[in-house]
Amino acid sequence: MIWHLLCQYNQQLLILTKSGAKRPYFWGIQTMVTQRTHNTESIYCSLLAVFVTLLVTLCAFSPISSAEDQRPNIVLIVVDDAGLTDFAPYGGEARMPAIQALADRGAKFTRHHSSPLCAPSRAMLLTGIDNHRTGIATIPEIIPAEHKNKPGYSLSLEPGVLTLADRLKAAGYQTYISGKWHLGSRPEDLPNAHGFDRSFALDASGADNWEQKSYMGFYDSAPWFEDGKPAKLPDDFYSSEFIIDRMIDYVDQGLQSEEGLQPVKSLQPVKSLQPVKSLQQNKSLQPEESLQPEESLQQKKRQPFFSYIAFQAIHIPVQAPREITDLYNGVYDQGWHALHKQRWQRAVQLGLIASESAPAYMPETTRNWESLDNNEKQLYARSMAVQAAMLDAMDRHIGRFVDYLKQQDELDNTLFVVTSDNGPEPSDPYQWLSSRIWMATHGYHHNIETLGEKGSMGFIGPEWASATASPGGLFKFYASEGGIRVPLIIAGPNIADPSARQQSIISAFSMVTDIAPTILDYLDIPESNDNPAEVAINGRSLMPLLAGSKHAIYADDEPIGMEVSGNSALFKGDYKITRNTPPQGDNIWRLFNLAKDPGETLDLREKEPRKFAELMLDYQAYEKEFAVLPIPKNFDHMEQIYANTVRKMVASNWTILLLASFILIGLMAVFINILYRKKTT
Ligand SMILES: [Ca+2]
Repeated sequence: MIWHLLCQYNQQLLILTKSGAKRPYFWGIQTMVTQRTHNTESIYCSLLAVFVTLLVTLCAFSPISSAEDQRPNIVLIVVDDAGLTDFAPYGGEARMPAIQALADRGAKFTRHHSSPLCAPSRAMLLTGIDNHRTGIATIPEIIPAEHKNKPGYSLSLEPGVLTLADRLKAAGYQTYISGKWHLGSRPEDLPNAHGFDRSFALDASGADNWEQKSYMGFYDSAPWFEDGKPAKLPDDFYSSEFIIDRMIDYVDQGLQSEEGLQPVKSLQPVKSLQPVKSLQQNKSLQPEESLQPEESLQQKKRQPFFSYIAFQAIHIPVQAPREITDLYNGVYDQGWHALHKQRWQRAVQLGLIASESAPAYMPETTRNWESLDNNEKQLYARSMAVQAAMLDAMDRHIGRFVDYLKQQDELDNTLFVVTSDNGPEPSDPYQWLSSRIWMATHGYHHNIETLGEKGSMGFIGPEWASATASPGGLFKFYASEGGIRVPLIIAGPNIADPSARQQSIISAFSMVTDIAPTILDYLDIPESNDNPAEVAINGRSLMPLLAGSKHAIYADDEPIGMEVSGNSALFKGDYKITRNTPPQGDNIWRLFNLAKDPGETLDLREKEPRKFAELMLDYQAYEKEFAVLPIPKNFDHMEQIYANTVRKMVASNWTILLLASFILIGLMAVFINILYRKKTT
């Protein structure tokens, strides 16, 4: 019987082996077996050989070999709208011990750049591909009609664009997202259609942090989804807390499913701590795919995970628990001019910029802090305190996730990448009457007594945004350094050796598109699977910088372009050309030397016309290569947000508007009729 089964199995090997009859996988054994000698010794030898064959074959066919089982987990954390110096390791005031600990044992990048807006940055972060080739060239809120549905501007991840989750899942990773997605809400756009095994995702530029509620007229609601289906938030929701809770749930269930069937790690002690018992094992959260019997043995092994954590912090509405906000009382009482200078000084002290460089300009519209009355000063200082508290609260929950991984013996085998999608948010929702009306009718208020709490529309406004963007100029929406120069911390096994180098500071230029190829390179996963339909990664691995084998990834004579809705930049060595659109920009290109002038205060166009012309030609080549569409004349993103919001509100409420129009016309007809009768009588 055993003999029969073994022969059968060996026959199956031939079927399974791609080379089939021409070159059987174990043709020598097959020959030995099929000869069926009656010599007992030969039979034992054959049995032994077949047994060895079975073992070898199981290993060969296993998608996750024992060596691969030891691959590290990947935790990619993106903070929303945090500028370079908002992170404590970069000079920020908020208490961030968890992120500080990662920076202390890892690598801190000081010249890392993203795009000026959420969704394009996230598309590039997750794919390693320029935003114009992902389909997410810009965001739905500001796209002009001329760009809608053009290639690269579909605002969905287009065919052939693979996410890190797609790639890591194919390589045997479990893949999870918890937090803001903002890359489309049609079924084919959601994270579960882009490689994520488990997903708890918000498809909007933002939402309330305390309840399931929109934060602006562009959105009817806060569209949260779990595994592709609309999700309802719990009553005790706070965004940073729940985003981490959900991620712990997912990771925990992934780890739980492996328990007891295979040793988790052969090289590590047996776990003494069980997964957190308090986490609910909701049936609806069980993995959807039922494993095939043949795969189950292999799948039960330790499976590393990819965890994408996309916080709402510190996007509008800026909200945080009151008791944490109170810790920052008095910190911002000196006002935005003082903070602007302090952040610049800290940037010098920390080596982020050259000491002889000049601070960036604050916008001309910046009010003199001393001209404000005491009530205004208190309100604005409290607004910044809430923002610091939002970062502080987020870091506490990151710390909770780190502690959880430590409990699971997974911390030492986890790579962390922590970054932000763009610079500080300058919007003041109380600037426009229409926005004020929307907030009043949607239960939002803005008063110092409850700032940051449920129902509060917290924000820092343009003055604090330009202060926190220091040492860069301007802020989110713009291609100036304040809008796109963001923190990047990478920590994990073999990234930096604290005993040898302590905290590793990497001052080489890097782009958001470099993160995905870095993670793939770190895991030794090829960037391409030779599929001609696949859109190629154009970012570059930063591993040579992390390994210390190179001091730069981009040569000094190599141009790197970036564009989102007309806000554009091109970097080349120490130089950069920048163009910003209204309202803060004027559509004029300028040339800067970032090594000497990181605040972009001195336009070198006239002084160095050849360099300016050279970079302009490089930018034209970038536009052509990545099919960047020209921005319409007189484009102003604030006006575009308003126009797109009105269009969307009309489109989603047309039946109500039609009914209201009929009623109005009817009332007018009655009124005219009454007037006519009065006149004739
Ligand atoms: Ca953002």
